[in-house]
Order: sequence, then structure tokens, then C-alpha cells
Amino acid sequence: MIDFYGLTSPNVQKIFIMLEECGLPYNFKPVDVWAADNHNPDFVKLNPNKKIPVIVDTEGPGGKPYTVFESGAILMYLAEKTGKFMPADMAKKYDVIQWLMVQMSGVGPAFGNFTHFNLFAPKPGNEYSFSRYKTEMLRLYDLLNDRLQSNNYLGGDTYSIADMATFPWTRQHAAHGVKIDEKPGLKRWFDELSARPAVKAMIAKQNDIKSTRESASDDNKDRFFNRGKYARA
Ligand SMILES: N[C@@H](CCC(=O)N[C@@H](CS)C(=O)NCC(=O)O)C(=O)O
Repeated sequence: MIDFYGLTSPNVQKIFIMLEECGLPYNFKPVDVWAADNHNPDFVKLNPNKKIPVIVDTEGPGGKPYTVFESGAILMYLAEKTGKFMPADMAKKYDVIQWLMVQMSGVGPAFGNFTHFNLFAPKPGNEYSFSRYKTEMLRLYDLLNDRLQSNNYLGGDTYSIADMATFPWTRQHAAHGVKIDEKPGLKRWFDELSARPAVKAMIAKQNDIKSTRESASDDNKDRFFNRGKYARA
């Protein structure tokens, strides 16, 4: 059994997709980051970095419980555990890992920072940061589209954890100012993945999860955004 700690963000959506794709039984355990649940000592024992997602595999290596944090590491762990969605051939496997790393180090941070400066940062006064992350995000959309014009999937011929990691970040393409009809590779891939039963299951489960994002206290918002009394600079 997998205990799966998360809420609704794209990094959590990836793990829902993988668990559903693999048909692995799991217990979802909500951690409301807008209510600072991720700072509870019991959660910090699971992830000292205080972020979701986290999984605890009660039947991990050697039959012992094993905890994994960082969504990219969780996807790789589940792929290795099940032998699914990561090619065995070394070159093909590293094609997948490279695109997984593009998501983890590029798409996630750039899209996340764009959203922060678009929706949450004070305006005016943050135009430089907004432009920097919007430019990087749009550059990455072009990169994904180019890759998907010449390959069916990000890792190459087959659907893999690289696609599962990236798809949730592209769901808000319209809000990101991207006209997906003008990006044929991205559109074909996005439409195909949207139709997968595991992706539909993830979206249905997301819609049922309650978070306090809209009603979070000013203190919890300040802690989440590293500002106010939590700012270090
Ligand atoms: N690189 C991490 C990022 C995880 C992450 O940023 N999680 C957010 C989800 S909203 C979180 O837990 N934020 C709470 C906080 O930083 O206090 C991963 O991919 O798992």
C-alpha cells in the first residue's frame, strides 16, 4: 500500500496520474499547505524540506516501509517498483530522465514563479520579475512544442513519467497566454493525454479535494510565500 500525502498542485497531480496509470492501491492523505499542515512535526519527519508530495511505500525495498519526497524522485521510484513508464534500454531511459529533469528544473520553477508574480505579487513594482518568468515560461512552451512535433512523447516513442510530470503544468495554458492551436505538437500531445483514463481520474479526484487556499489566514499566506515576518532578506 502507498500512503500519498498531497493536495491539488501540479507536483501532486503527477503522482495521482502515475498511481492511477500503474493501478497501485493508495491512501490519499491531504496535507493543506495553505493551513501550514506541512510544518507539523509528524509531516516534517517524512519530508525535512516541508513540501508535498510525499509517499510512504509500506512494502518498500526489502519489504520494509520506505518514504520518498520530491515528485521527480517519486515518479522514478514508482517506475522502478512497477517496471512501467520508464524504458529498460539505457539510452531510452536517459531520454526520459533528461525530459523529466527539464520539467523538474525548468518547467516547474518557471511556471510556478510566473503564477506567483501574475497572481500574488504586489503590482506595480514587480514588472521585471513578471517579465523574466513569463519569458522563460513561453520559451519552455516552445521547447515542448518543438520536441513534440518530432516525437510522440517527451521521452521519445513511448508515454513515460516525463509526460506525466509535465502535463499538469500545461493544463493552465490559456491562463498562461498560450494559444495552443498555434502549437500543433503540444496540442496533439495535450489532447491525447487529457483523454487517458488515469488523467481523467486525477482531475476528478482533484475536484473533490478541499483546500483552504481561498480562506487562508494572512499569516499562513505570508509563510507560504516567504514574506512578511517570514522574509529573510
Ligand atoms: N521540487 C518539489 C517541489 C514541491 C513543492 O513546491 N510543493 C509545494 C506544493 S504547493 C509545497 O509543498 N509548498 C508548501 C510550502 O512551500 O510551504 C517537488 O517537485 O516535489
